[in-house]
Amino acid sequence: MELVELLIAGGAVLLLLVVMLVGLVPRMRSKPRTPTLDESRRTATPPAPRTEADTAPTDVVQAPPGVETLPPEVVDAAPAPVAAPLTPAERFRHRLGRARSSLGANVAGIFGRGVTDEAWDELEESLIAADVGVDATLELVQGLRDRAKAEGIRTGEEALRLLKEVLLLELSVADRSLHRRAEAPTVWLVTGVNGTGKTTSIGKLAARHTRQSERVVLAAADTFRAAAAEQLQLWGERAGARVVRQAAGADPAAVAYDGWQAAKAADANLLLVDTAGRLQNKRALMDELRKVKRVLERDAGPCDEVLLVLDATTGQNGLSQARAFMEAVDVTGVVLTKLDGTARGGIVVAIQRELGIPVKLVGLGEDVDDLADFDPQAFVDALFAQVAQDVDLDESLED
Ligand SMILES: Nc1nc2c(ncn2[C@@H]2O[C@H](COP(=O)(O)OP(=O)(O)OP(=O)(O)O)[C@@H](O)[C@H]2O)c(=O)[nH]1
Ligand SMILES: [Mg+2]
Repeated sequence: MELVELLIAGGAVLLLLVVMLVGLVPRMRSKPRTPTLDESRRTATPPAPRTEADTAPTDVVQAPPGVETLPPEVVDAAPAPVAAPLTPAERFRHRLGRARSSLGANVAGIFGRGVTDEAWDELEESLIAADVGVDATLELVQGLRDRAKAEGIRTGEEALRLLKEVLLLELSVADRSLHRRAEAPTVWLVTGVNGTGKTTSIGKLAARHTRQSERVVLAAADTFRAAAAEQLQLWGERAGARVVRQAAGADPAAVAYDGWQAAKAADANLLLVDTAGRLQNKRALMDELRKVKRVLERDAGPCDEVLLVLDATTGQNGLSQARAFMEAVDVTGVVLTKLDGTARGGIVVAIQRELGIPVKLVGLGEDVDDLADFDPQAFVDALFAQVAQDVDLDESLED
């Protein structure tokens, strides 16, 4: 009996051992393997950035539980690829592309379906929607239709080429340069309605010129708000330009005059005069602007540029602003800001065509480098840059 009990007990122990062994094998198999140095690097290396906006630090790759992680310096050892800086033309296209210009995108689509009556009608609608203006659009499209007929244009590709050619012609004016003086400091007076980007554009311009080793003075002739002079002061510090200011409520013409005296005394190359935003239909405010210009010019001579800053997103309203400012202070050029944030780039054509004022500069963002000379060729190219390419750039920004 005892022998039988002993045998049963032995069998049970043996069975237990077998069960334990069988259970252990799969667990041993599933134990994760420590990654090799190479594999860790591959996981931690960020994808090559396609644009400057993609260069933000990559998220840390979390190892699954149970995986031994390597010391952080190993991850750091893989050098992050450096994005090639964008050329000005690429930057231009990129910024306009981000806005998904309705003009370029729609027109490419319309002519993609051939040159038909419907296509011409759709083109009209697209140009009007893109702020080219009704009269200008009707004239443009009629001219295009006549030329297309005369030149026997049949394919969408040819029609698109013709449209680009006509737009480029529209935008070609004799002089788009920012005028300078050979001797005394050059004077640029900056005007416009509220919030269009006057102070920001002055800051960007100041930085551009101090970078070229010029001495720049900024006059804070926006004495309407205390914060306005502070804002200009910050830009001045950033750009390395001297700022002339007075207490809030001071006479703006007196500040402009002080700015001129300071610029002359410092033998500066450039004086930029900031003014308060004002609605074009407020007579007293427009008179005040006239006075700023008159007082400044009494001593400084004619302003080399009177720049009107227009916000591209306000569309056709920009035209009535421009008319009033032209009438008051003889605007010599337009700075079209926030072109990065609108799909209505056609306003450039409208300004040029209806007012005959050249767009000299464009604002493409809020950073110091987001100001570009207006280049009609780059602009038209950017508007009609391949839609797919724009979308690709957009997506890369959202990644
Ligand atoms: N996206 C974009 N924002 C811009 C651009 N230019 C200016 N801004 C922004 O527009 C806002 C108004 O800019 P300001 O320079 O203060 O405008 P302002 O005309 O001086 O305004 P007031 O002095 O109040 O009349 C700010 O938030 C700027 O950062 C541009 O080109 N693109
Ligand atoms: Mg301002």
